[in-house]
Amino acid sequence: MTFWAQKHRPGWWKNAVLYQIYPKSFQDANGDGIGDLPGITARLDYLQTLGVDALWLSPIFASPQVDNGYDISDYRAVDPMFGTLDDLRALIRAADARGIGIVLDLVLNHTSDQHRWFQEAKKSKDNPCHDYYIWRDGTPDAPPNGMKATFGGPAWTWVPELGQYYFHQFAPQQPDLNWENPAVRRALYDMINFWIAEGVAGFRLDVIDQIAKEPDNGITANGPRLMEFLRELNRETFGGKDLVTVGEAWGADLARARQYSAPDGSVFSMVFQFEQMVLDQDGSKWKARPWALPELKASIAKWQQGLHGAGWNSLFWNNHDLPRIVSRWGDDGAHRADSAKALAVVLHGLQGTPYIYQGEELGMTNAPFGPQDWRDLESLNAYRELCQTGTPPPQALAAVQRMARDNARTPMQWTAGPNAGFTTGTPWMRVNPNYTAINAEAALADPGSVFYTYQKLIALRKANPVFAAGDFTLLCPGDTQVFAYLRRGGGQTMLVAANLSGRPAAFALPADFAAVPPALATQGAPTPGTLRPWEAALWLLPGEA
Ligand code: TEU
Ligand code: CA
Repeated sequence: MTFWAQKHRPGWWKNAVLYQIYPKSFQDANGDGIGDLPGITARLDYLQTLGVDALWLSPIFASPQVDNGYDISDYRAVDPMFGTLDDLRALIRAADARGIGIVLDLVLNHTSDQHRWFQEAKKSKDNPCHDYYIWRDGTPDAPPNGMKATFGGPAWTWVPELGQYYFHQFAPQQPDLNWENPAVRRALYDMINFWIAEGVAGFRLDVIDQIAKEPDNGITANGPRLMEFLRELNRETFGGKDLVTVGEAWGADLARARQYSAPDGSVFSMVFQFEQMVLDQDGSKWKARPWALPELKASIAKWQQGLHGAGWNSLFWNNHDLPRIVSRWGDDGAHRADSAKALAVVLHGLQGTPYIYQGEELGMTNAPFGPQDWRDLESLNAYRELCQTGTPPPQALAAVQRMARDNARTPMQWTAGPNAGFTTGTPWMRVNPNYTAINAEAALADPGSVFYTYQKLIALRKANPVFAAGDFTLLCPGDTQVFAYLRRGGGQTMLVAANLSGRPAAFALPADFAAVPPALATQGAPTPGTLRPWEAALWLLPGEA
């Protein structure tokens, strides 16, 4: 059976679990120290053992790698560092044979400044590609406004030959595309249809709510034509083809998310929204904000209830932009594995499509690195700016270490051998030194490992309709240790309870569940009335009591 025969039917992604791969750090097959497509193909058996249904690959297209591939210079070419188009075709075929789809990462908001379009655009104001980007006349010392770019510095860069600035929300090497220009939209749609014809299972769409913007008014997302553009994108490409599509929408609120994931399939399958993932940040990711568990529970409850029957949630703790959850909100010390399992149980019991980020299933942690080891321009720029604006270097280091995207980008830890089995060469980025204890080989050999908790959660989702169909009722909303909730639907009732703290917690099991053993328990049979530190369990009952 294959992905397209076995799983590919309308709404398949509502019962699916997706796995995000950061190709540069997953598996190197040719010894150059950089992860590649043949390396992913070589690890498909591992991913099939885990039980995932599709793999989201961070960009593998031609790129100068200023932003590790999120700066694309040719949308239709596989970057030689990752391999060839034939390597990608081989991966798609080999994954399909295992019932796994391949999801590509589309960066439609901007290109690399090395893209042919931009190289043409900056030649002259009347070049046919000039208006593929956003230009403003000006003088060298007076940008159109004071907008700042996400990675630091101004969002406008001066081109003396043209006497103009161009707009970039990210690095200067990532000029924003002008979606107001129908030629841009047409060229992007044609490219997407090229990849659909190659047999991909879907797309992740980078900062997709930022394609409609008003730079003159400081508006960088959710511009007035956004829904018009997104519905046209759907109609002209993946609409009606049962592909999974997930838009990254940092600016999404519940109302917008309902539009993006409308059950009529007019836009996307779902979006990544980040409300629950910024609770520990005070405006800037480099400034910590104290928070408590009831805030997280309230946010998740809002999104669960807000999209139930009206849209679809994506479920994630991790991705290539976020620090590793076990270090961020778990315990990467004595209770590392237990806290990783508890966080997994809480997430995977929810309604929506879960995403597992590479290494999350091993309980991989943040890395104790500094500027000499970081490879992300965001981290390096932030550290420099913090130091230049008066933050003492030790505090700047701690602030960036806590949230650096590099934490998620250290090589996947496969074995306790050299370079964690990631490469036989010199890795492009240092391996987290804890690979000798935290690696896939050890996890597969340990029935009690985090890996097998993820494998069990994936299997339970596939065997029990309540995961995809059930509603959501939060229990003990004010409890600062326990995250517990009920799901009812699909002819079943499910209870999930987790102690997300390092101290024992009181938890009175509702009577209906006291008579049945848990379907999953991370620390053996729970003791009635209490939950051990970082203990989680999941109960299933027939009927929708
Ligand atoms: O990220 C969107 C984005 O804005 C993030 O960079 C976020 O602001 C930042 O990570 C907060 O720490 C997407 C991609 O996921 C990211 O890797 C790219 O760098 C970015 O877009 C530009 O393409
Ligand atoms: Ca390689």
